Amino acid sequence: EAAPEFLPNGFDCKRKEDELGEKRTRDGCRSKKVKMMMDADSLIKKLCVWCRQPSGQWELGTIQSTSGEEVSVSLSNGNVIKVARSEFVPANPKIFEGVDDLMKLGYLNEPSVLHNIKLRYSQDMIYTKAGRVLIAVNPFKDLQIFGNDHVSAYRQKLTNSPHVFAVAEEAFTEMMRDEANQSIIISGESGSGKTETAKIVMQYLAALGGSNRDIEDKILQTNHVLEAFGNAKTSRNENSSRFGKLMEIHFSTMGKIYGAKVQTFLLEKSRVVQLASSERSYHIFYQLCAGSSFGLKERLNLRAASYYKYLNQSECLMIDGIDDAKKFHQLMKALDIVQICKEDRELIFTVLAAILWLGNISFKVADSENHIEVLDDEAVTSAARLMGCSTQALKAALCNQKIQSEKDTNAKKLILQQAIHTRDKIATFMYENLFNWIVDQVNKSLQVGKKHTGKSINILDINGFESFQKNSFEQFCINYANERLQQHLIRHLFKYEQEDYESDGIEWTRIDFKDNQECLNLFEKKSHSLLSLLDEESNLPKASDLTFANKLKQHLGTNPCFKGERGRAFSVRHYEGEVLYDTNGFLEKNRDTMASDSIQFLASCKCELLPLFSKTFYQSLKCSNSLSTGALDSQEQSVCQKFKGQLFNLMNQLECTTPHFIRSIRPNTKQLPDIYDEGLVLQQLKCSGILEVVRISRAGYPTRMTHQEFCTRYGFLLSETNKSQDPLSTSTDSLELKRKQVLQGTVVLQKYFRGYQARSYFQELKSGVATLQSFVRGEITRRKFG
Ligand code: AD9
Ligand code: MG
Repeated sequence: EAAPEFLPNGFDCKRKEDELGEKRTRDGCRSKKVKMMMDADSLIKKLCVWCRQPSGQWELGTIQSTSGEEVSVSLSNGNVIKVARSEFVPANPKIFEGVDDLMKLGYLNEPSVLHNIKLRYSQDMIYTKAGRVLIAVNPFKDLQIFGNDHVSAYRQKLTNSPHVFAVAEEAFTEMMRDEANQSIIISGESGSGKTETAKIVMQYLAALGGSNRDIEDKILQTNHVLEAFGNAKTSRNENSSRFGKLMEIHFSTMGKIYGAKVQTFLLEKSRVVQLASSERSYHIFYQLCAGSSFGLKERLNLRAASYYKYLNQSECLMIDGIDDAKKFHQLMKALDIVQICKEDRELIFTVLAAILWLGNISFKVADSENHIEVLDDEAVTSAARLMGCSTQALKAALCNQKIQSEKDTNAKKLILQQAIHTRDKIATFMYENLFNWIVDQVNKSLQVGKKHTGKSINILDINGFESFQKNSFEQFCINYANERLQQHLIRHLFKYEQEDYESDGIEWTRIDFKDNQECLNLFEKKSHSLLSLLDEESNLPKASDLTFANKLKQHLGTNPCFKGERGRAFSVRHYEGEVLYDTNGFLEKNRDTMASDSIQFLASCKCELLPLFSKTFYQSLKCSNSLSTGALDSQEQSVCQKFKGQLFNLMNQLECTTPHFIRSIRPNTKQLPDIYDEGLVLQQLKCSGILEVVRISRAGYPTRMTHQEFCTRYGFLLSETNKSQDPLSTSTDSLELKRKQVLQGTVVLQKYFRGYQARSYFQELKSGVATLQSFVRGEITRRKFG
């Protein structure tokens, strides 16, 4: 019976009939009572529904009566309200409360999903499956669910409740079974728990792939090192990753870890010299100031963090509950484990202290043309001593710029703004190169000799989507990377899956999903995109942030994902929401040129790492006398061009793996436990398309294989005679027979592979070899000729 008009979308009469418990009499006829119940009016009465409140919140209630387009609903707080038909959806009966997979929900709608996750969260069950995706809600407290006993339980398959360990276990099992590389892709906005989740994955893999404690320890300690140098307190997350990372863990053919490799992406280096209020620079600076030994402090002439301008400008030096000195001691142990020797550690700390002292160097005006000179004080002598150059050389590097003419070289004096710019460029250059150098050292210690023969599991944790009041080039790049990643998710969760069904001729009703392709095109189309226009403008010597903003408005004004704003600003409609960008500094940050003077100066320093950094720089062919022209040379790559290339390679690498998805959710903006902000969670669920993922998973098939894989895995079920008829080896059958087989194959395929029947399929797999033989035969034929 069709549902009466006024029933809410998705209301299922049959289900309601079953719920009412009176099903059918033994001879299959409806009992009188049920017949009565089937009267639509009685069905809708007593129906539990979620009503949308004017505030946008959903309230649970029971329908009391109906009249035309409206119904009266009695809410759980006792109030009775009138609600329009479009403003309520059916609620799930009690037996569906808190299901561990959203696919199991009877009614799949927004409030039911929200309620389910909220209920689980209130009982400290932070993980819920949504078809192929694991939803992880950040608990902001220690839940004691990551111990060795939990590892063993998942390893021995004693439990199948959703957990990061279950995802890691699945990836490992599939890697071993299919001999295919795997990836675990963790997405979510800043502060949602990606980095913690990535560490939990690594912990599990290290525990199960271990015969070699040495390498496991190194992998786990790598996180400490990277976080000290690449994480910082932001207004959204006290331990925010300011770089992206892909950790590859390599396993031997026997499933033992024998090495790992970490790739990092786009460190936010401007943080070294410039901080927003209430944010901090990289943890390492505070840790070094708080935790270094007396001897080290003496050697580096180190003061408290509050003494350094690069650190004290934001008036935020401490993080509640974090002991920087203790963290420093942990870091020293971690550096030891990843085999960064004592001498190298001393070099690292020397560079860090030099950066801090550089920031304290100040200038005074020296002549009527506003040219400046460096103030003679402790800052300049300390910085010069640590860098291994004379005070004179450092002063010259900061105050002068060499102008090369045909005959000779002259020094041009700089004004205040130029000198500060040069000083900050040198500091950020040193930090960025130090970070990359440390990553190189860590990688050397992780790649333990042997050649890569087995398979790998890749764990991706990039810095999450960000939207502050003021958003700059850094957020522009981070959010672009998140759009790229979202497209990867969409392809795997929506596009490929549906295209497969359609091309295989399987009956399928298309499920709509929010595609971010248009926004991605806005960023990266060959011409007239955000990135191409940014590069174009970066190549023009006279261009400014304002001309760039105007150019965007002129060329992109009609793009639905773009909005021109007043002055230098513009907005982008990202999949996570609209973000307002201020183009101030975009061109300069995108060009990211270093004056050749500065590079030559660093090459002449005695602190060993500095000449090494300038050598690396020369090798990357990025030297230009940019201070004079302000534009990029033709052979130079802009930051966004390089980043786009890196992302492209990353996505190619991920495409060659079997993906596993984890979506982390930030339940509140306060970073506190036990607070569940429904609006905030809903917005994240909507952006990630979780509801659509569940719909597709529910309607779709859990297992998909290529024809070749299928034959290899199940071909043994065919008898020898049948085998010779395997269409892979012979194709003499008549077309008519093949067609029959195709039909038969499709039917069996649908029967066995349909959605949530996977478990019963596997049970039958064990017992019903005969049925399976026909299934295999049908399937092989169908794939070959269908
Ligand atoms: V960002 O994009 O790097 O700014 P993430 O990586 O998504 O962000 P992160 O993993 O750093 O977030 O988590 C933020 C904080 O949430 C952590 O510092 C922890 O205090 C807290 N957290 C996250 N996951 C867990 C967990 N499983 N158990 C306990 C957690 N606390
Ligand atoms: Mg992070």
